[in-house]
Amino acid sequence: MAQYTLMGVVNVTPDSFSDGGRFLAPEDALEQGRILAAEGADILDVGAESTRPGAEPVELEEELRRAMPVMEALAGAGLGVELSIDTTKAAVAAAAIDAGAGIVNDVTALRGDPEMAAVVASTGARCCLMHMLGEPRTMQHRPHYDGDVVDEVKAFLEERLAFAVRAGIAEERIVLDPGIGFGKTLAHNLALLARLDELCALGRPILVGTSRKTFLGVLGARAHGLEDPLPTDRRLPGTLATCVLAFERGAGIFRVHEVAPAAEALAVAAATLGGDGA
Ligand code: HH2
Repeated sequence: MAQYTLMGVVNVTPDSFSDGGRFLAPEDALEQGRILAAEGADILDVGAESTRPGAEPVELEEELRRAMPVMEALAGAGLGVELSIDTTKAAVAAAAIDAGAGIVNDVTALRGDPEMAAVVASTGARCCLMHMLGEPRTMQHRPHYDGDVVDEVKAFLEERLAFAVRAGIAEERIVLDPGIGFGKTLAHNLALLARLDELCALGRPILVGTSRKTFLGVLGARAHGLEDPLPTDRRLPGTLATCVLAFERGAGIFRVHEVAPAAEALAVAAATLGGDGA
């Protein structure tokens, strides 16, 4: 049966787009991590700075203050999962790795902080390189690609992969991510999902993060003949549909807020595609 990895989201922020403020207290974040691990998460991705469209940057001290107690508590809890830090700052990545994180999830693909590549290379951490057009504050203001969005994202990821390898990060430690919703229209997101196999051709595992994103609210609303996008708590069906489709197109890692339903959907998809009567 084809393999996949589930990455559960633990947002320690006041302003994340779907769960801002819910897990800001370290004990709530730890409990959420426990729940996601019990539901089948292989990785917990701890983020202390929102990257939602329009989000304002967070100062280093504040990001450390939010992330570190949670990272330390999760590392000490013996949950049997890998820990990932969702950050663009090298100092946060270094502290998180020190506390037990094994993965750096950098939505700038090593462009945000000149020290980030060296931190990942010298610690031997794994990393996720994600495509983003622009920066979170402005990325959804009429995103535009001169050419074909899939070709552009593919070329970007290829260039970032080569950069990371030149910086001393072993290729087998790198995963790539098209950055669904990061400087993308509905049409861009759909093209990237439909043609994900073209990104898989880069030879690295592909991580996909569609969970609760706006385009799912838009499509979900259309299904019901509604004008306004469905709210974030009604985007699970769309999340599962896109995870299954992305899996069929070759994606291997799924970043989701709700792990149990994704685990079920992907188990069914894998058994079906395996065709082995599993
Ligand atoms: N999406 C978000 C954050 N980090 N990292 C990767 N690699 N891929 C993604 O698609 C991705 C990501 C946005 O989701 P969330 O963390 O729930 O929201 P916020 O950034 O508002 O905290």
